[in-house]
Amino acid sequence: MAPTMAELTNTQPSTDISDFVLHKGHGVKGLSETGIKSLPKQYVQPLQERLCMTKTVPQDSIPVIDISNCDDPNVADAICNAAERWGFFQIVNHGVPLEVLDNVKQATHRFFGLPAHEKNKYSKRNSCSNNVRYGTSFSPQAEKALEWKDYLSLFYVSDQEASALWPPACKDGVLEYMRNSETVIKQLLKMLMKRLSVNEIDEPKQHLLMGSRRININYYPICPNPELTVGVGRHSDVSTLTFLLQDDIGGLYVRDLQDDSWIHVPPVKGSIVINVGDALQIMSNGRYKSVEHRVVANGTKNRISVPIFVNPRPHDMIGPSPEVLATGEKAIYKQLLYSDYVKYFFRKAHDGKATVDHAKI
Ligand SMILES: O=C(O)CCC(=O)C(=O)O
Repeated sequence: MAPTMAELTNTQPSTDISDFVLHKGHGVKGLSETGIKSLPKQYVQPLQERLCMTKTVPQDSIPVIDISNCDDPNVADAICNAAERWGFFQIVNHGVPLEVLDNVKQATHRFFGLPAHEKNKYSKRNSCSNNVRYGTSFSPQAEKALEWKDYLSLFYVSDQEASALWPPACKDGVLEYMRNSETVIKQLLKMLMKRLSVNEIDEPKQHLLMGSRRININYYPICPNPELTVGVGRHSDVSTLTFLLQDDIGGLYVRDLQDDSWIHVPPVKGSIVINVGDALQIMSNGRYKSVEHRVVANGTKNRISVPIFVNPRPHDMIGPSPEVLATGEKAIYKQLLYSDYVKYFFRKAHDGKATVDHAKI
């Protein structure tokens, strides 16, 4: 049984909190549900990592683009302009049915609603596959301060493997969401690559752009003292593109490249948030921007999100595309083995754009 608030307070040694959250599998959801009234010290972020609201711009936001007519050149222009200027945009009328989005949100709540010992069957220690991982924070072994988030991370290999290994509480909803995202992801990549003079996405290009996928389901429980911590710290994604469903709570902030302020991504019913990841920034030789983002913790509401990270395959080499360099443009990034790039990202705590900067020549 979960300890009560009195049993698990700030006065407890940090090993007790770690044991409860990390090893026993209660996560921060379990911690939040004990009713704790103040944030355990392990979660207190240094001042510079907390989001200072004076650095946010409430009236501004990223573009919301109607993609019902993907053959319209104005739609392609809007997508490519947003990827260059913001690295982030929302899409509406994308063809993924609302019911599919609702189903995957319900699947997420079903998984996180399981008792800790059920979720813990998928922890790093207990999971029978590296492709299925329940955890908390981002990289607890590398972090000085933990993040206020639990997650289940699913690396897709095949329907057969997913059927056998993914948690029954969520696998159908997650697979349905993933299948329904495929067409729109291809359409977006086609538009984005065309601006880079890649006029046809043949099989090798398709592998490079979307040869593997990782789907996370994220749970951000109510947090005491949300202003002292983060849901997710500043980072950019290692993906080609990220396809993100958020619920109606809000809390995702994106760096504005023009003035370094932070812009909220407001929930828009039925929309999907799309962002350029590091792999596409590298392939485009810096033309498309993989932008820093972060999630604030919430003091009154639980939040969920479901990103699909659309990635190259682990054994692919990534680097600036030959088509981009054909005009004589100088490469600003090295050629890298994608799995090495990803390992470098996960070895560290979230640290802004340090991973992609590391790939520079
Ligand atoms: O929850 C969100 O809105 C964003 C999540 C995110 O940035 C991530 O999982 O990398």
